[in-house]
Amino acid sequence: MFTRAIVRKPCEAMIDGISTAGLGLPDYELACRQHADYVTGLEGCGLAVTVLPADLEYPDGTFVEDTAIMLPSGVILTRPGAISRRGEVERIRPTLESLFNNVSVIESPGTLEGGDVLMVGSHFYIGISERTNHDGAKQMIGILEKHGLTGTMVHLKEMLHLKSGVSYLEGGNLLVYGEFVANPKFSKFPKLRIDESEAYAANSLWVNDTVFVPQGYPMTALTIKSKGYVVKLLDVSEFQKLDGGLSCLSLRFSG
Ligand code: CIR
Repeated sequence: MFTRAIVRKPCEAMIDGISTAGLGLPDYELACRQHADYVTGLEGCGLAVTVLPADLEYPDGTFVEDTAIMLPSGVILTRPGAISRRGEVERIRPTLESLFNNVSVIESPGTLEGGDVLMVGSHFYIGISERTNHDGAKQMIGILEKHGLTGTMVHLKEMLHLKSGVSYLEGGNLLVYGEFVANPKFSKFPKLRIDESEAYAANSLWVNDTVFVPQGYPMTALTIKSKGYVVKLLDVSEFQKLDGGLSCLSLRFSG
């Protein structure tokens, strides 16, 4: 169960964020409202949420998930593969250092983004993508082992991040889309397959037995409900325009 989360408000410069979605520019005011609803959603699941201020220097800074990996007994500061995002890590560092004694860092030439990290109990799947390289993943596995945890690499073919196409719902179910459906790395999991027309919903987010699902993906919502989870729909259209999903908007942990 999670007890805490960290988020960062979107900034007006978000219109300059990295995007391949082809959905147009985000509307900042609407993004702020959607972000506030997201925070309320986390609070409704019992989490105490630290809301960091908007940071105009980093258009993608609201996607805090990419800057750190939360472990049961520490945190790893990442080194984003997107060069324009690298400075985001220093901006969140003081907050994380105030919460954890055990802080590790990914060093050059390694790159790692949190969107490529899927935690399943004490095991971490690390996507090797355009943003996360082999060196970064290897460093992360070394750090995990010092914490008594394990990690394995999963090579991505098409997707931005591992969690663009796979989400783990506590209780054992894996939401999967596209290239991950048949990936042998995930063969042991019961899978909930996401229809192609609802690909974006593959990034849904388990938060203490509620699953946040992006609004507008009814088949996915029904599939998740049928497995006994409470579903909370959240409109994150303005973040989708920047290739961001529900998980990207927070760091979740217990502590
Ligand atoms: C980026 O391309 O880095 C941002 N526009 C979106 C980051 C999404 N983060 C995530 O999936 N964890």
